[in-house]
Amino acid sequence: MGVLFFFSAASVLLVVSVIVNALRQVLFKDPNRPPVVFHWIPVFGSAASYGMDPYKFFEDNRKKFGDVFTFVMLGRSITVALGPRGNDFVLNAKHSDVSAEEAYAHLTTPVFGKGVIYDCPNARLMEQKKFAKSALTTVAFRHYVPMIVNEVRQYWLKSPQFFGGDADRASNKTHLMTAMPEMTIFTASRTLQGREVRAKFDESFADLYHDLDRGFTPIHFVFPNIPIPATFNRDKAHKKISDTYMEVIQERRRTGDLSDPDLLNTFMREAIYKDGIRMTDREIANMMIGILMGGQHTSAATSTWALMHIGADKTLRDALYQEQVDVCGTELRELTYDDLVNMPLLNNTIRETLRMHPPLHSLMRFVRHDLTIDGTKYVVPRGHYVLAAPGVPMIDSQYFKNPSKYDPARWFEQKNIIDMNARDQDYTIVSKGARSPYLPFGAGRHRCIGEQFAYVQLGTILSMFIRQFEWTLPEGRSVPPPDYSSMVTLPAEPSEIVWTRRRVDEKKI
Ligand code: X2N
Ligand code: HEM
Repeated sequence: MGVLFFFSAASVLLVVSVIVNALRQVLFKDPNRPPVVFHWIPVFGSAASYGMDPYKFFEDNRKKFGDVFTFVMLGRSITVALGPRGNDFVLNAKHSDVSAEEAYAHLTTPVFGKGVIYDCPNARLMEQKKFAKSALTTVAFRHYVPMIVNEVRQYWLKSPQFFGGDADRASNKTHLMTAMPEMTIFTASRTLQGREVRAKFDESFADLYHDLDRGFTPIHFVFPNIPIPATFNRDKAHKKISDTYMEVIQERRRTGDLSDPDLLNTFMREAIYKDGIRMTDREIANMMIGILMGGQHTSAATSTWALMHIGADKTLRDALYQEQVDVCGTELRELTYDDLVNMPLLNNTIRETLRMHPPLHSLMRFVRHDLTIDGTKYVVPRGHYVLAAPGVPMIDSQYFKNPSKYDPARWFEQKNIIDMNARDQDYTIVSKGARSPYLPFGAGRHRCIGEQFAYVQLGTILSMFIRQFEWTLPEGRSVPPPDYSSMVTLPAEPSEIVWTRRRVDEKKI
């Protein structure tokens, strides 16, 4: 009787709150607030439709409301601002008005650790980015390309996804969402992270890194400390990995050899803030974890998408191979950084992959002071979030002809859209225009510092594939649709290619 009463009272309450919530949305529209996406369930709001297909969600609501609207997701009110002007509004908002740390720290701090990225004042992040940027130079990239080439060869030789120990193997099927994250972590750790960290990935680090990775998910964005094994394992793994980096730092300091061209040495040598305070070993360790995590997901996703699109297009594949021959000769001499720079089709293939599949579909900021949206009567109140979706104009026919066609050649015509040489910015100074329709690396003070490294890493890995293999998607399959359930936009399973060796007779991997 008591139980029955409780349940009927609870369901009455639930029904009443749903009705009140619905009526409130329909009857009380505040003309000074952006329109709110209608939702039946209070608090939960539009989580399901946003979470399952954010681009469909943005497009559907843009048709109803225009470029600016608010949705509720699991207790948060999020205002979306679409289009180049929306990007500018969110990404170039004043730091005193909006903050990235208050939008991201609950997700990133348990993974990266304390004192860095979003667990410190923004002024500190700006300097941390400058330190990291100073290691990502052409000089460093010249060292990195041969290292990446080596790692790719070693990986192919031993991975069952490729030759599985048999250097004569002439064909196989490869599951890209297994192979590409592994190739990404080996190449990024050997170059940016340094030889000791790379060596640890052959042993204990792989499992620990995996545990950390499983704590970097949209679930943890929504519920940072949800009591599930993934959360406990994340916290254990973070501590062990961070401690291991500190041991590496201490060992390098003991030997005094800071000559390798990696990020760790740059931080050890140069990480002194303008006010004279030095980054602690713990902070350097956590910075390295953050950079590893960020570069890992974005790069692995991008190489996977690129390989699928190239596999689906024989003409593109042949042209990419011809470019390798044109730049490096019929004998295909060892790739260098300067060769990569001279391969426009390869670079445009990466550029086009990021147009159709930018890894991050939503960039968020927490609103600290009421924000007026230019040219409207709307005010976004403090406590809400603003969201930029740079991927939306990138698939809009207003900016890109035939946007759903994967066509690297379009970039030979549309060079005017972006200044591809807008490099070497000073990230302590806020840049102006985010009004570009092509912003896979963001804009403004939080803009990516990893763009050039990503092009080097992706360009080298893709060149190696193009030289070695002729590949296609398995019979009857086309490029898979996107899956939005992970931190970055990935191709839905099965992410497979089938390949044959181009020059198996030469036995040259
Ligand atoms: C529960 C469907 O799933 O209803 F990493 F050093 C390191 C990344 C920010 C991702 C935001 C929310 C999806 C809810 C689905 C570094 C390289 C960075 C930059 C709702 C029912 C980290 C937020 C993901 C919302 C998706 C933030 C990354 N360069 N890496 N309901 O990145 O830079 C770094 C920087 C973000 C997101 C989402 C839901 C520096 C559901 C069902 C379920 N997203 N997401 N990086 N949702 N449901 C990074 C910026 C920083
Ligand atoms: C920031 C994209 C690779 C390090 C960003 C942002 C985007 C982005 C969109 C802005 C986030 C925001 O405004 O909220 C990408 C893509 C990549 C990539 C598409 C590869 C294809 C990398 C790599 C590194 C890196 C390889 C490190 C070597 C960072 C850092 C920030 C950043 C440190 C600054 C975060 C901030 O200031 O808040 N990236 N990234 N990224 N990225 Fe990347």
